[in-house]
Amino acid sequence: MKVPDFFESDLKVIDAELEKLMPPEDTPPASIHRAMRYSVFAGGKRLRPILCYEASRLYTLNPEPVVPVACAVEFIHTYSLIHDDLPALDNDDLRRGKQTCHKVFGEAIAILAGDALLTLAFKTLAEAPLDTAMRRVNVLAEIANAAGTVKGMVGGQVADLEAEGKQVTPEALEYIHRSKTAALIRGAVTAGGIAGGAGDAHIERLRRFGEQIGWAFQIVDDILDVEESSAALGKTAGKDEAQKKATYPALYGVEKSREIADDLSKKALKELDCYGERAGRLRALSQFLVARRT
Ligand code: GRG
Repeated sequence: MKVPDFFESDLKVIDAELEKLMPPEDTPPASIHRAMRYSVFAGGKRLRPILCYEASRLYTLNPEPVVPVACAVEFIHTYSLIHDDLPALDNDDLRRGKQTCHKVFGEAIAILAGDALLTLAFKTLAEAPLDTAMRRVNVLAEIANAAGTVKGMVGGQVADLEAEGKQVTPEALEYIHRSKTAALIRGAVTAGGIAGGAGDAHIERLRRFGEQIGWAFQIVDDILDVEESSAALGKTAGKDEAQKKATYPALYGVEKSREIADDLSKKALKELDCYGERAGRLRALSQFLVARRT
C-alpha cells in the first residue's frame, strides 16, 4: 500500500535526496553499495521521512534543509529492517515484497549494509544544512535517543526478543511497542519540528504526538500480521504467532487491540489541534497510518 496520492510530491523530494546522499552502486566496494541501495529502494512507504518533513512544515515555509534529516531517519529505519530480518533475529525471507537483503547478498554483507546505513544516517545529520549548529546538535540527539537502547528502538528490540514465548504484562508490552517502533516515529516527527524551528513547548507536544501515533502504528502492524496475507503485506504474515511474540492481539484480542489503536490515534490527533489547517497533511498521514491494510 502506498501513502495517499497527495504525498506524491513529498515522496519525489525524499527519493531524489536519498539518491543523492547514497554512494553510487559502482563506488568501491560495490557489493555494500548495491546492498544498501537494494534495501533503501525496495519500495518502502517512506512514512517516517514524510512525517519528519511534514512536521517541519508546521514551523517553516522552507522545508528544503530538513529533507536530509528525513532521509537520515529512513536510513536508520532501513538498517533496522535489514538487521531484523537476519537469521539471528526474525529470520525472514521476504521484505517489502522482495527477497530480504541477506537472501540476496549473504549474511555478512547484509550486516554490514545495516551498519553502513546507520553510519550514513549520522554523517547525513552532521552535514544537514540547518539554520544553526544548535539545531543540528539537537536533531542529532533526538534521533540518537530514538534509535538507542534506553526507551529507544534497539532497547525495544531486545525486550521484544527476550519476551518471545513468555506471558507478558500489559506494561511490558507497552514498553516494547513504545520503544521498538514508536520511538523512531517520535524521533522523526520531533527532529522535523526542531529542524524547522520549533520551540521547547512545541517539541514536547511533537514528542507526545509522535509517540502515540507510533504506538498505534505498531498495534495496527500486529493486527495486520494476524489478518492479512503475506502477499498483501509483502512480508511473511502470521509470524508473530508462530514465534510466540508479545503482541496486542495475543494479549487483548483483535477487536480490543483496534480500540486501543483508535484511542491512541485520537489522542495523537488532539495534539495537532493547535495548528489548525496547517497540520492538515500530518493529520491525513496519521489517519492513513492507522487505517492502512499493509
Ligand atoms: C541492532 C542487530 C540489531 C538489530 C536491530 C532495532 C531492530 C533490529 C529492529 C527494529 C524493530 C522493528 C523492525 C520494528 C518494526 C517496526 C515496523 C512496523 C516496521 C515496518 O515499517 P513500515 O510499514 O515499513 O513503515 P516500510 O517497508 O513501508 O518502510
